[in-house]
Amino acid sequence: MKKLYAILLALALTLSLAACGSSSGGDAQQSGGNDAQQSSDAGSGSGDAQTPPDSGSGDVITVGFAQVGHESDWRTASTKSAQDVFSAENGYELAFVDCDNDPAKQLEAVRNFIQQGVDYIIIDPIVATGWDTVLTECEDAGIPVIVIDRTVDDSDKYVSWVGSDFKVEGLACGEWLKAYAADKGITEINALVIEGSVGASATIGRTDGFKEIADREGWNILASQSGDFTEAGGQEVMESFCQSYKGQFNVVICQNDNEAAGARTAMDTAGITYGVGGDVILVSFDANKPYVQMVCDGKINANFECNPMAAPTVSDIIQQLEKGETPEKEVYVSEHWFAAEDNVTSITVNGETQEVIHATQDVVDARPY
Ligand code: GYE
Repeated sequence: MKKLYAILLALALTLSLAACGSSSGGDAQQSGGNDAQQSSDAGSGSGDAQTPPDSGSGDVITVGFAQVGHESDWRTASTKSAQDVFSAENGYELAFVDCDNDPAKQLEAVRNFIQQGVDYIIIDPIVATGWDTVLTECEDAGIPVIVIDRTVDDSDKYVSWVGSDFKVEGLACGEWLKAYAADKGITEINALVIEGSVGASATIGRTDGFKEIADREGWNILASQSGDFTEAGGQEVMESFCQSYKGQFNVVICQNDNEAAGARTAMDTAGITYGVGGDVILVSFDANKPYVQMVCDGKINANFECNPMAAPTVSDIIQQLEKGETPEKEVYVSEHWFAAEDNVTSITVNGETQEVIHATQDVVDARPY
């Protein structure tokens, strides 16, 4: 029905007729408690995703995915997860667009999906704002939207969001640093922060979370600058930090793994030691396998996971919608925290205590991505 509606709509647009009408996806978009804090172990890559979706009529389900870009290892894992789950074998046809970190290109991709009359649209929003108009267009076209990973902060016109609590990640990083420094007898923290892409909710949450602890503890954040979530960006920012602050900092916080790799190169070149036994405590986010290996090897002191495997949960949501059910409005993926040493075994964030995993080789080998 949805498909028929979309085809008719596309035809109407082509003929330049006025196109408006009821939204078949409207029900799901209206419902779902905002307070739903359902937790889902999307990282387990559970068998659910392999189950072909029940599309009722046996039709292939078409899904348009407007992906952020290809800036990081995390992004590669996210794309692969979507391509694995939304496969022909699983009853899907995936229209995938790499938006190359360009918000205008992403809006255009979503509008093209509307024109194509896909059954569902998945968006990983490059930036958190500027969404209400295009999401209204999706709603008017009767196409349910599922947001993954980064958040849309200026509109609620989507069925569900699946992702991480980035502020919690930033808070966890701060609480770990506090406990680690206390154990090591480090009394003064002078931190440099390499932020992610400007305007991304992942950047905003991680920055705010860490800053909240830094302010509470009276730490000094010497500088905080975007490295755009890339290795080249991280290296460039760290090179300038090394020139401006050499000898003045003892902590570098990189908001993703690729930036941490770039920061390592810059510090190596500048002759600055980091990691276990080094002069600088190096912290990262994402915890992709090669970078948990760096934790295991003592090159990164701690790494706070951001789980890229949202697609299995999105497939479950689509299956619920196909059956006329109402999915949760917000689904948080589960995440783990890794450290190179075993001196901090757990930390408490927002009243919840979670283990800090000592990154042994066995832990690295068991990483799913
Ligand atoms: O941390 C980074 C990627 O949006 C959470 O984007 C994601 C971030 C991730 O480029 O590596």
